Amino acid sequence: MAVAEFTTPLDLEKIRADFPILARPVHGKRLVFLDSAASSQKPRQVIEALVDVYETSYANVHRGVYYLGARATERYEGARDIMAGFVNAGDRREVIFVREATEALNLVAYAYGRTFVGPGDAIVATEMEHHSNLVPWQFLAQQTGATLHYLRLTDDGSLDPDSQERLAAIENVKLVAVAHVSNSLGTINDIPALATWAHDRGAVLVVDGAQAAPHRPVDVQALGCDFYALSGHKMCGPGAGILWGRAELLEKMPPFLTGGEMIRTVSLEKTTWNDLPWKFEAGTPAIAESIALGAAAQYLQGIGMEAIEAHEHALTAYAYDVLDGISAVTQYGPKPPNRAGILSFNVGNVHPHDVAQVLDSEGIAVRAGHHCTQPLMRRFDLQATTRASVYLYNGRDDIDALALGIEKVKRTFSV
Ligand code: C6P
Repeated sequence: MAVAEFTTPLDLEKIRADFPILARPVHGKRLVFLDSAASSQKPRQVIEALVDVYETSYANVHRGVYYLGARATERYEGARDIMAGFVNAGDRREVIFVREATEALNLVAYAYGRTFVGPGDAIVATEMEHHSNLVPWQFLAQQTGATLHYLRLTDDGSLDPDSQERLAAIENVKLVAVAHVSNSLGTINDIPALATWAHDRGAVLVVDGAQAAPHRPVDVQALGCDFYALSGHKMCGPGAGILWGRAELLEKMPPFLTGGEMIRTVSLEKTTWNDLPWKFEAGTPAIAESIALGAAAQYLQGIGMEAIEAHEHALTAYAYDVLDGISAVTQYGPKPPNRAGILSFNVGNVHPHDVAQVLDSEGIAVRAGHHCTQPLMRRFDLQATTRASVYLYNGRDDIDALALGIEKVKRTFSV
């Protein structure tokens, strides 16, 4: 079988030199890091930004009138501007710093959901969701008396148009929640079409962008969604993420967490809320992490999100063909080109944990398990898969190492 040719617009050697961890051997072998979907590695530029904040500009934000307080605030708000540009927000007030996508999605479930979803209403999610974009809606439905419906999947792991048709008759849909890219299958969902579908029903569309924003250009205005969640730690940044939301919706929503910073006035009887975005940033935020998230976005933009996407696209096509050529390997999810850089597979009947352990002995890091998508695993009658996920620092050599590692798995377990 012919294997897709791999060419890349990226200068891989230069990029790899930015990531100090890639130079550290694992078990005496070159590190082959294929688990960026769980969390990405960090370039020197981001590590240095984090250190620089603590060495030159650290204090609490929006409080101190002294030099360092003002400097920290300026850099923190500067990072918001960078993140607004990164997702092409129309207004910087629409960018809320959070810990990660999980917090962003819970913010929407609590602040929007508990206000605008009620008994007899419907919520629609999909069978492919990560638990972070499923459990909050289940819980919301339980708490409000709404009903949760699911868009089902075809056998190749795409959203099933028939199930969308069937759900079209449901009334009172208030909220639709969907992943931009599936973390288990690499499926890329058509967000503009889903936004139209949701809006035609009078619902808002919440997009879980955890597996998309690090890997492709994101333009929330062009996507047409209402909320977009992302995690910084998956896009070369530290532990901070953002929720983007339409200003008119954020204005209507009550706060999520309450306390310091999110208030305008407090008396013993009553509190009024701060303006956007600070209404949703209670307490001291992750200051240095948010600033370094801005540095991560600038690092990725410097390389070019289109180029990163093209690189991963080509590498995924190559990897899919290489895995396809190994007997006893079963792959899950759509065939390239309709998939992102996530490769889920099994090797005969070998448990994915055993696969991952043998691969680890060769310095290859992959994830094994249900990937926080238990309903999706059930849909495909699986307990678990092995998952290799690629990023801007991976190349053909990593995929070739993976293929050799899988051959070792087959030898070890006599597959
Ligand atoms: N998926 C994975 O290995 P947090 O943990 O909040 O940064 O991200 C949650 C999350 C939400 N949506 C999707 C699509 C995700 O993939 C994740 C995180 C990791 O697949 C860790 S479980």
